[in-house]
Amino acid sequence: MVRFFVFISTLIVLTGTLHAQVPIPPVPPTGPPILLELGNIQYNPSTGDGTVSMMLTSEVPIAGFQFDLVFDPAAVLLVSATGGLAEDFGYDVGVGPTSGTVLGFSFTLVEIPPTSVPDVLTIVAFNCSACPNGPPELCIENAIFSDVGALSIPADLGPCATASALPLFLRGDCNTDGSPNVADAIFLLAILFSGGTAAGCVDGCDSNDDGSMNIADAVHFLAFLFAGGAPPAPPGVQNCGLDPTADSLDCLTPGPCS
Ligand SMILES: [Ca+2]
Ligand SMILES: [Ca+2]
Repeated sequence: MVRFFVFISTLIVLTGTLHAQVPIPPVPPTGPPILLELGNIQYNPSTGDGTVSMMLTSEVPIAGFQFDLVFDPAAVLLVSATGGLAEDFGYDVGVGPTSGTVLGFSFTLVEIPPTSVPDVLTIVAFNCSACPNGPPELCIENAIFSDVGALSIPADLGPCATASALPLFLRGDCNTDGSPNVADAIFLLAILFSGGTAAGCVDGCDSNDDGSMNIADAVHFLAFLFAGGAPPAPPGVQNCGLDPTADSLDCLTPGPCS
């Protein structure tokens, strides 16, 4: 009997030891496979026009989406939704001007592939001519994503945000020193081809205002400086002004115009 108790006691101690030596690996947290967030939000207080980039992160392909943008004040109207992945993949995207609903789908069931880093799903344009107290606040609500089998995919939603007033800048002043000249072309070429310092005001580098900063902007700007070419797109090189074109470029540090 004594042996039996010794055996049982030893077994308990060993079992305890074994448990202590084999830690249970932590279970990684699993969340919804989709995250929809507000990205760059721009607002022109003089016209009431604004844009918001809707940013998508997804572990799965999607075949359709719908969400509401809820504004404070509620007088904001949706104007359009263009660009981004939805346009790249040929989606039909519509907005409800007063409902705040944005709806995107493909008639041919083309899937938008997964994206592990936030990518622009679509850029929603809005207008608030009745926003006397400055830029509106906006939130995402009621997001629904669908796969090709018409099954809904769970999604997390990013936080609400307040639109920021559009910055004033000089088109062509890529290095934001307040003086558009050949140094700006060199600055841009260094960014594009030799790992130069990132531009603080990408809109200023987008000389032709096509919504993309590339070699065409350097050519456009150099042609203006030295070959009688067309001047940089509005607001131009003379006076600080707003970007009249909705695009995904930003101007975080507009330099002397700020
Ligand atoms: Ca400059
Ligand atoms: Ca450009």
